[in-house]
Formats: sequence, C-alpha cells, structure tokens
Amino acid sequence: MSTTIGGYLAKRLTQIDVSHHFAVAGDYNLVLLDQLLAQDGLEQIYCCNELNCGFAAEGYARARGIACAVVTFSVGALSAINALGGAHAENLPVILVSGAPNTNDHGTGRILHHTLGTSDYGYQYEMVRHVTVAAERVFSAEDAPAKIDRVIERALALSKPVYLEIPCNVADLECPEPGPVEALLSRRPSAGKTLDRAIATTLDFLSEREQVVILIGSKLRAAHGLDAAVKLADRMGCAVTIMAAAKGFFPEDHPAYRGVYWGNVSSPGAKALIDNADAILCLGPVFNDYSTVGWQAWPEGDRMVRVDPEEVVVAGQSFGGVSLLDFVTALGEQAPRRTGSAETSSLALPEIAPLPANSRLTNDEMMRQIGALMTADTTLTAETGDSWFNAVRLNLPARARVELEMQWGHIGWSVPSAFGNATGSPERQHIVMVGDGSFQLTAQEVAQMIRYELPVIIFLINNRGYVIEIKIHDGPYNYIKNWDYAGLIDVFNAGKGHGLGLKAGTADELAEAITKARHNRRGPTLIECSLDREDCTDDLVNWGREVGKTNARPPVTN
Ligand SMILES: Cc1ncc(C[n+]2csc(CCOP(=O)(O)OP(=O)(O)O)c2C)c(N)n1
Repeated sequence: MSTTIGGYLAKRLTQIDVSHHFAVAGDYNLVLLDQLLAQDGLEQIYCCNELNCGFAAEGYARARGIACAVVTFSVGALSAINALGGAHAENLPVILVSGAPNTNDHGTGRILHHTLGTSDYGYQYEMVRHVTVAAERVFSAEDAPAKIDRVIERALALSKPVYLEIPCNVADLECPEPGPVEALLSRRPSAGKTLDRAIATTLDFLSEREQVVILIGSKLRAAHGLDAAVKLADRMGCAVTIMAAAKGFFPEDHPAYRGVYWGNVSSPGAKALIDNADAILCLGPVFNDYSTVGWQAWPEGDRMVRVDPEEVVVAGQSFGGVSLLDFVTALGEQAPRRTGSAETSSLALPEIAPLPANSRLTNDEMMRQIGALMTADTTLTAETGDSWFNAVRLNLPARARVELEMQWGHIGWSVPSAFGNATGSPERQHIVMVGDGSFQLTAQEVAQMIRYELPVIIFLINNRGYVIEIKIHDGPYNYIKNWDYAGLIDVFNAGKGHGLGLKAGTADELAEAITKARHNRRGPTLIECSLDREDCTDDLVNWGREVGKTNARPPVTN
C-alpha cells in the first residue's frame, strides 16, 4: 500500500484527531495542498494571511490539542514564524508546514522568487529552529515518513510547535502508507526512582507545614494536569489560587477555590493567602515581569514546590525528568490533609450592579452583560489590553473556558485564534473581547468567520486608543485612527455573508445587540462598544503603574 508524501502527512493528521488544517496558497505549496485535499476527514480552511493562519492553528490547538498550518516559502513562512513564537511561548503544539523551492535548484547558485535574492534557501529553516522543538526538511520519499513522524511526536510530547519543509516537487512523490499511530502518542514515563524521591521529599516538606496553598499556572493544561490538580486539591483540602494566565484552569465552583493571585491586582484575599502560606505548591507557573507585577509578586525560596512540565523543585532541590502529570497524580494519592489555608471562606468578586437602561455604556456594565453570557459551553478569548483584566475578574461557571495569550502578548492574536478555536470546537459558543487597537492588526480574519459561518460574538471595545499603553507610559503614539468597526462587517459580507455589525453606546443598546447576536447563528456578530478612554479597570491602572516603573529602571552601573 502506498500514498504520497502529502498523503502520508494528511493521514497522520487525521490519526491524531486533526480534522482541519489552515492554509494560505502559494506556488511552492500548491501540490501539497492538493494532496491534503484528497484526504477524507481532513478539511482545508483558508486564512487571509500567514500570521493569521499561524494564530488560527494556535487557536485550534487550544480546542483540539494539536493543529496544522500550511504556508508558502519565505513570504508566507516568515509571517507565520511570529505566530509560531506565540505557540512556543503559550505551550501549544502547532505543526507549521512550508512549501519550498524545487530540489533541483538547491545548491545550483540559481536565484528564485520569494527568496532573499541569494541562492541560499536554508535561512528559513535556520530561523524557524529557534521557535520550534523539532524542524525537518523533507528531500525524498525515503526520509519523509520518519521526519514527519518525528516532528509530530515531539509536538505532542512537549506541547510546542514544530516545522516541516516540503519542496514543491516532493509533495506528490510516492511513499508508504503510515502505520499505527500509537508510537507517536505514547508519553515517556518519568524516571521511576526520581519520581519516588521527588514525592518523598515533598511529603517530608509538607509534614512540617500547615498553611499550604496550591497555585495553578498556565502550563498546567499543556502538561495535561487539569484533572490531577483537582484531585490533589480534593485530597489536601487546602486553598487553591490561580495565576491570571491560568484563568479557567481550575473550577471556580470548587470549595477550595480562592481566586486569582496577581500581586497588587489579586482577587480579594488571594494575595494574603500566598503571602501567609508556609508552603506553596505551584503547578506549571510562569513567573514573568507581567505576572509578578514588575517582579514584586514573585513567590520564591524555601516555601516553594515548583512543578514544571518536566522538572520538580522542592525548596530549591531539583528533580529533573519528572513529568508534571506523574508528579501531581502521585502526590494526589499520598499528600497529607492540610485544610488550614481554606478555613477562611471564599471571597467571590463583588457582583456588578446593572445600570439604568439608557445610561451611557460603561466598562462595568459591559462586563456585567458579557459575564451573564458565560456558561459551561462558552469559550471567551480575551485580547491583550484591558480585556485581560476584565476577563480575569469574571466569576466563571464550571467548564467555561477563557483563552489568554499572556506570555507572547501579540495584539491582534484574539480574532484569528478564536477563528481557529471555533473551527475546532463549533459546539461551543465563542466570544471575543478585543480592543480597537488590537483589532486593527488582524481584522480581516472576521471575513473568514463569515465565510465559514461561525457564530462568534466579538465585543470590540472602542476606547479610542492603546489604553493599556497609556497606563504604562503615555505619548502621542498611543492614539490611533478611528474606524467604523461595525460598518466593516458589511464590507466583509460583500452582499453574501451573514455577519452582523452593531453599535452599542448605552446599556440597553448593548442588551439589544447581544439578543441579536444570540439569534445570528450563521455568522459572526461584532458589537462595537463605545467607552470613554478613561473608563478602564482599576486593576489595569494599578498594574500599569507598577509595570511602567519596572520598565523605567535605569541601567545599573558598577
Ligand atoms: C504585535 C504587537 N505590537 C505592539 C504591542 C504593544 N501593545 C501592547 S498592548 C497595546 C495596545 C492595545 O490596545 P487596545 O487593543 O485598544 O486595548 P486597550 O488597552 O485599549 O484595552 C500595544 C500597542 C503588542 N503587544 N503586540
């Protein structure tokens, strides 16, 4: 039984539950796209540009665990590298497949289009290696299966992006059919003795400590540890706090849940819990300048058990090669009960009081109405900007999902990522919160939501500028050209789509727009919410002040 190289890749994708791939065509990938189209159960989804294509795949990986984007050489791939950087930073397995020049031209000194104008075609591979955990260039039918399998295995094992380069005259070469897929899916077990020692050391550490708090970080999902963390919390009975980037990674209706730990912008009571703890079990944390509010909220030292995807550090003692999932699962079977920190009851965020119907729309009222939309079946994708702080302070029902991109923080990520996420999980109601500044980077991908009839609800927050930057460091560069955002949807419909563009300047206009959006099941609805520039969360102001101070530190000279 034989197939082609492109057919081999296509079959492997369906075997790992990828039923869509995102693509932008170019003459170096057309034959490959033909091969992918021929695969039953694999749909080709088109994007407006390659940056968006990469972000769409990143969003699909959030919904489905892995995704694939197909682009052309250089002019396409170099744009996609930015999104691949995002997937690396956010721990999402994305397979970027790039077409490439005909193999007969490699090493001949000939100059080809879409290259730097030199005869070196290796620079793309060299660049992409920095943002992937495995990268392969396929040159023949003999080497294709092993190279394709290797990158897929690495992407799944490490929850990170990978790269495949397939020259245009190679994609349809005959090659063997793929065999069973199990080998690509099997997890490498932790070294047994190291795991045992890590657990024994942690039990010893916990034996002397009463005020134990679990802190959930954003790497927990990539490490497949969400359920194991709940079991650990059930067993220990201690308080659980989450980091902002892990919003939604622990059920907020769980009796142990005590809100978001984020330094001076923590939920009520969460900072005191962490500050007063004598043991903090950090599961998959990312401590960066933003999450620590300018290095201030950075729990360190001998109170800490830091559990990373492949390493556990107990009060400074490191155990390498221990997987987060194995460790949290084992600890969940042996950890002592430690209810001290959970004795104070949960301090839920205060409910927001509704505004009278025809009052001018405020940020609080907008969030009250968006919050009311959240159910177990909702996925909210919240963009960099005040949308972070708004999303983080929502009280979430169980199984509601929030998607954030707090490590990479590329404005404009949310629209294409939500497009990919909705493609991968159409059974969920997708909501996007995006600022006007961010929207201007990737707005055109709303047209693909129209094309594929995805009923995403987009709240476009028009506060006339880059308000997060205004709060960090103000200047003329933070003020942008206004657009008729709602009007844009008709441009994208071009007489044929079911996209809806609406404007909300008052509380009742927003309520009416939401009702219309809920009924519009054959396309996206963009609701342009007009807010005063100064109407943002207090958290943004307080956090922005501290981050601004951190950025402004002068160089230290000795
Ligand atoms: C690609 C990229 N360019 C620039 C930035 C810097 N940046 C961070 S937030 C932001 C402004 C966001 O403005 P908006 O989307 O209107 O949200 P708001 O702060 O008003 O809520 C900018 C320019 C970035 N994060 N990513």
